[in-house]
Amino acid sequence: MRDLSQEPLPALPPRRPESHKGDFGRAMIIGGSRGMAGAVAMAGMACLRSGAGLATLGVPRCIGPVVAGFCPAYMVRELVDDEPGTLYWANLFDLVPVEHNYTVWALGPGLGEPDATAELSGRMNREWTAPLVIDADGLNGVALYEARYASAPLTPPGPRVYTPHPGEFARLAGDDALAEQATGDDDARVAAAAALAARDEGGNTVVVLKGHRTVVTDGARFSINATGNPGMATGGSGDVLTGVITALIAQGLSAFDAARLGVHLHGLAGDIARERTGAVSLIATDLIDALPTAFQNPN
Ligand code: NPW
Ligand code: AMP
Ligand code: MG
Repeated sequence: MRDLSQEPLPALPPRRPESHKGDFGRAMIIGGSRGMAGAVAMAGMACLRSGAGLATLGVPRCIGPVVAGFCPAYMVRELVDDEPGTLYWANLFDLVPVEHNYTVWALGPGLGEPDATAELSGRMNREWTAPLVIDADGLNGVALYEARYASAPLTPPGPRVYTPHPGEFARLAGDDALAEQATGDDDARVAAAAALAARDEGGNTVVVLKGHRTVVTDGARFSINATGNPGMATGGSGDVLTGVITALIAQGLSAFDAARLGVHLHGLAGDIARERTGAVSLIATDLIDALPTAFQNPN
């Protein structure tokens, strides 16, 4: 496998003077549930701070106004919800007609109750032709769907980025040996992440195995990230990363390049935030506040 860790980072295309918001992509982020409105809101704010032209958050109706109140710059699309405040899998049929209205989709931050959303996550993963970033409960849903229902080969028809932390990785792997590798040394983590990426027989899936020295791989190439710090071990850090990677895909980067640059910038924002707050007091919204500085000096 090719190691790109020391290679120059990908860059965003320059913004032409005459450009307009449509040039920077439309992102749709599905997530949130009762009690976890903040996760999807932080993903949305990070997505806009990372340059997406337009961001829409698809959330259960019960939290629509709450999510809208966090930030005036993104849009909110309320989706049908059931009693506990999670999305029915049947919402897939609400989403299919608008799939191509968006340049890129993200699924998972704060989505909650993977049992109730596994069908949504599993089928979007298998059926969506648009690029799709899957995180958090979206990954837990994919893990359940693949374990319960899937017998056909996994060949998603569009680019995918999975962003598991080691706990989510273990659920996805469904294999104790692979899950154990994912918490090992760099070589073991690269091998574990590449093995998960390789389950996609079409080679469309990039795995971002998060933590100290996050690994990014598509099974043929890998890169190990050097930015970031333990101040980022705080609720919502990963939700911010989802927004960053989604925005970079919206602006035209490939899934692999978006994941590699996004992980670098997210860690850099963490390092900038730590200078401001110290590691102990750092919270995930500090990462969003530090993104502008990271984007201005990405190296
Ligand atoms: P342990 O017990 O800590 O050792 P879950 P989650 C294990 C939303 N959020 N990093 C860990 O082991 C997310 O978006 C909402 C992390 C434990 O068993 C999700 O939708 C917020 N975990 C939902 O909450 C802010 C590791 O994995 C399990 C690990 C649940 O996400 C917070 C934890 O994973 C949050 O982002 C590692 N390196 N290694 C909001 N403000 O709305 C092992 N684990 O159960 O999926 O919980 O990550 O909090
Ligand atoms: P999540 O667990 O989904 O909230 O994701 C946590 C995010 O914070 C990931 O992007 C991790 O890479 C990052 N992070 C957490 N702990 C550390 C650490 N000790 N060093 C560097 N990055 C970290
Ligand atoms: Mg997370």
